[in-house]
Amino acid sequence: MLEKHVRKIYEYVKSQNEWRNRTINLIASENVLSRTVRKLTGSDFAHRYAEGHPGERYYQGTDYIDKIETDLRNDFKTLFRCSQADVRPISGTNANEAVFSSFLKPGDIVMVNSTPGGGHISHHLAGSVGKFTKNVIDFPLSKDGFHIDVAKTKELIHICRPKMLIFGRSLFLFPEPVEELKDICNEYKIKIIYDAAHVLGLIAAGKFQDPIGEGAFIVTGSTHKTFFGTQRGVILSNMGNNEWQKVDKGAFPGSSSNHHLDTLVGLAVATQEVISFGKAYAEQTIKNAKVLAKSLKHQGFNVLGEEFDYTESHQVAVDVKEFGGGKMVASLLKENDIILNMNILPHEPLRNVTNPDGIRIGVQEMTRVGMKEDEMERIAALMKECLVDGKEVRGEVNKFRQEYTEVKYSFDELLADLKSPNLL
Ligand code: DSN
Repeated sequence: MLEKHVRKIYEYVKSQNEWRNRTINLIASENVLSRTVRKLTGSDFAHRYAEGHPGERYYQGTDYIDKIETDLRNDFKTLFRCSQADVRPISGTNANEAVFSSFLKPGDIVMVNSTPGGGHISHHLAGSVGKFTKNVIDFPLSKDGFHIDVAKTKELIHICRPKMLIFGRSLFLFPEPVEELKDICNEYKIKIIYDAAHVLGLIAAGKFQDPIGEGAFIVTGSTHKTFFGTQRGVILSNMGNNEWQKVDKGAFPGSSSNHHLDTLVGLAVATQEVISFGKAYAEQTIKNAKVLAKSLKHQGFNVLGEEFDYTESHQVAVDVKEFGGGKMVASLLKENDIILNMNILPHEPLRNVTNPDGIRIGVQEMTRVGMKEDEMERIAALMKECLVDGKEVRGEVNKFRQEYTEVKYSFDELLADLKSPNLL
């Protein structure tokens, strides 16, 4: 009987839940779901299929998901002030694949943010872009390493006439120069794709940049970093219906068949949370990131981007070479229940990727559980005690985290009476 294996999996899940609730999670690509979202996931929709669009499915039995999906698509159009939205991609990379497969062919030249420049793997040769063309060029960066050098990029565009520019990064501190490069892109008919995975919630709140308004042809993104959703993807644009057909086919059947209805329901609930609370959340998130950066600096860390007030997003980048590098630091912090990831920094050669100088910090999850400026100062102090003073701080971290067990910026309190319809 293998039922004991199920009990073991149960114990692992329970341990994960209990452990991660005691930790300070600073992984910049994650966030927590509200209780309301969690109550409404794991329903019958987890068993179902619904290929195609609401009202034009390849399956029967989709009446309720049709209503949810139609509303969700409209909500995205409203939130991002655009006329086209596809909410079917099941991840950000899946959304990127739908777009790249629609507009790239062998030999096309694409400009992207390099890996040390913070670019995402799906923009690179080894990832999705590399399936369609091998001609990938990195954006030249300005001296600080966190901005694209606009003048040099223009020179490069004149010389090599790329087909596409892909903005957006995984280490994403400052807005991208969409507006500055829009005219030259129009002149040479270059498509601007903006991967908003990390900053989607900040953009929805009007607190970062407005890539579509500034001239991006398409925005893609994942829905679970600074956006409150389940782990999915989205494609947004103002392009006309004819051209949109390509993207539509890229999403289905190009890069997925069924689009995971259970997490679509979760995203629909999370989107209501973004509409109601997204602005206050985004403001607090950016404030927290800036305070954490300053506090870490004050505690003696080499926080990058000082000349630009460190960050305009949920992220902070720190060079921790003097403490043994990103790998060692991330591992030591994890032993103390502070969880973040090592990250290659713009000045480093690509070979450093598995043992880089840097760490990347994201405050979006701790902001969602209610932390504010004082708590950021406390986190900086705990990191200093751990890394500079060599103290064990796990007990303190766990005690501190006990006060932040609810998911704020949600309807959880208002809808506390709502019983989960699943397993009834
Ligand atoms: N690589 C992820 C990140 O951590 O940013 C996004 O897919």
